[in-house]
Amino acid sequence: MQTIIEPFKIKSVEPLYFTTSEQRVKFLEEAHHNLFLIQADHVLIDLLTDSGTSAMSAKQWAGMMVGDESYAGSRSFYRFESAVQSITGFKHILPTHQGRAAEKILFSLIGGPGKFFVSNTFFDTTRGNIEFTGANAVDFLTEEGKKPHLIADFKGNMDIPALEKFILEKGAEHIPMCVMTVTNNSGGGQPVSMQNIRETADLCKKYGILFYIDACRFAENAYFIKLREKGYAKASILEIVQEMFSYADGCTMSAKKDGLVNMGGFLALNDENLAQEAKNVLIMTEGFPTYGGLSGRDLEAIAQGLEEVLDEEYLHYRLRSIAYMGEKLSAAGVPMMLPTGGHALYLDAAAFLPHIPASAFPGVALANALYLKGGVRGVEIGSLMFGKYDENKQHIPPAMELVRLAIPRRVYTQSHIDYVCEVICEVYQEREKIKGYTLTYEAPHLRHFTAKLAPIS
Ligand code: P70
Repeated sequence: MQTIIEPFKIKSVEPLYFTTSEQRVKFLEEAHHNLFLIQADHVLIDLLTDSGTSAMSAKQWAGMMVGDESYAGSRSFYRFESAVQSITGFKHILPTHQGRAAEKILFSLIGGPGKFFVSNTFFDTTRGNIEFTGANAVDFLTEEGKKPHLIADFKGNMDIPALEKFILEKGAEHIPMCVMTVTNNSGGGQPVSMQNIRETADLCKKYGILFYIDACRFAENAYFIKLREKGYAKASILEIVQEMFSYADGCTMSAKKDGLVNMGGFLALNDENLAQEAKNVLIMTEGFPTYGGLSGRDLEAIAQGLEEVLDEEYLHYRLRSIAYMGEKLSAAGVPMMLPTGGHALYLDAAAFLPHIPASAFPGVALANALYLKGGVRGVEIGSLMFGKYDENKQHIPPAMELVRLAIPRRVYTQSHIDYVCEVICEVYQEREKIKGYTLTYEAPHLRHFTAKLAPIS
């Protein structure tokens, strides 16, 4: 059959809230033109993030009821630990309340001024946690990953020659760790190949640099490997995932993505001493090592989610529904990051709105236009999220200006997706009328979450 259907039935539903376009103009003004500051009830289709927005399965909800809430030695912790170990193979598993808590613990231990952390692309909180220690975070995405319209299989790959050059220039002793983000969230949700993971790990081993995986979307990355990389067509997702982790010294994970839960994360690693130090910080900041900031029921839901996310029917539907959206929009000429990624579709705001310079935030302008048109909320991944200033306070834009439409897992159906496509196509027809924005307030770190903006008239 040609039709791909959602591989689930819906047992519990939530209403959607409809608003008028006049109301949306007012809501956006009240939110200082920042979609993070809008009430979720004022959003019709919420594609702000795929993080913590999954619908849990009946088995996960059942797990919530059998969660063991013991402070120490909870049965749910052992189920969680064994689920994470069976996938990652790491020895020490530290639960955290979400991904950035794992990052905070890790980088506070190994970061510090004068150090360099390297990655295919760091995501915002990871970069934020590194820079907060005074260290530098440097990206080495392959050139093809920076070209939105170029079709290639693994646009999340690390530029290994550029990375080696950097290591030789800076000295490996100043580079404690390399982090591979799978899939590459800031770079369009694009996958990293097994070959690239292996070769990057080998390079790190050669220079004595720790190699970690930012594992948020590990299962989606594994399914891309199965579909696209020679030699993996017959491998199970579990086998692919296990091989991916086998090359790493550890990982951080936000279970809010491929853990299919609304809250949770972990740090997993092999090194005895680092694990002990991390547990000491965990106790200070998150909680006792057998719950680490989570309830027993949360640990149950993650254990179950990690099993369900490896299901090929599910992964097929997931990647296919985003590709479907991409095909519809491409047919209408809408510029986007191609091929579509694992968890989101990324509109190319620079090509969509060529009349708005990077310093006037074309991604913000596009995201806001989608909200005003149809109550659809996406997120800017461009100059607001990743822009920097030079010493003269002149704006330095990132490589791309994108608007991410992240698809929550198992939440929306095909008709919701059709509606979103219609909204985007209408905005595309009227794109010349869209104007840029200027900042009126910005925080020193992660400014996109709380920024205030004003439209440029
Ligand atoms: C997202 C969220 C979180 C994330 C990630 C990677 C590759 C670590 C984390 C931190 C953040 C976000 C962005 C825009 C709007 C809303 C939310 N990504 N590494 O949606 O994990 O959130 O659990 O601390 O993508 O991509 P956590």
